[in-house]
Amino acid sequence: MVIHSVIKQISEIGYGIFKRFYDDSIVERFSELCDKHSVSRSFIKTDGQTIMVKSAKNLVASTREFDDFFTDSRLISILEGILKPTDQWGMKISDTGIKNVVPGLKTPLLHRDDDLYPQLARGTPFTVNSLLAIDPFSEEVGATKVVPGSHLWDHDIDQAQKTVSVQLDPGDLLIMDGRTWHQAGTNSSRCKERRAVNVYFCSGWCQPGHGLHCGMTGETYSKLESHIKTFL
Ligand SMILES: O=C(O)CCC(=O)C(=O)O
Repeated sequence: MVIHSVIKQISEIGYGIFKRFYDDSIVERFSELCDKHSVSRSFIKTDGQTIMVKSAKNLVASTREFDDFFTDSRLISILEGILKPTDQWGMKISDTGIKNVVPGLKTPLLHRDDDLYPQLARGTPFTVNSLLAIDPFSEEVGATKVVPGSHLWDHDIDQAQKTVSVQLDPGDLLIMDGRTWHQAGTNSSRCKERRAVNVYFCSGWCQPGHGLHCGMTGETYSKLESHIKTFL
């Protein structure tokens, strides 16, 4: 029932929220895993300086500890409802990571993830992005901003477009059609982090963001369990 209502939300407004996708005990474990797997990487601050932020890219290539989330049957059903994969090509993981919006970080531009490809998708998107909130998402800490209904627009992105901040509790999952205009918000708090575990899928006939098998060697790939292998 929840799965159908989230698919309906995404189809109608371009994004949907699965409330309490995970309960507090699982979120706590994920929070620890985020600390374990995050590395300090440089990002640009609002004032142009560099800031070191603990986050992670291409997680699926470096650990098996998030595979149960990336392949969760509820998530996969929602993705299938939106991407409508063909039997021949299925769906692939394009990117996975830990996003960490910290105070002072430069706000990224509004964008649509499908613009990774040179042709804008029609009818169904090429990609679907999802963010599992580890910390509370509020406007103050840089919750994701979306433009409701923009998944149905085919014009260029207008950075002045009015956005909505998506409020999430830890354990809630935000899922976005790849055509939906969105951006991470600005974290104006003094010291709060806004972490999320991110998994981004594409139609199986598209080139995934990290390439074949998300960049794993053939040997590593061949040893994976089938539930994750099928999406790589
Ligand atoms: O971290 C966020 O709130 C948004 C992430 C984003 O823009 C993306 O993954 O494309």
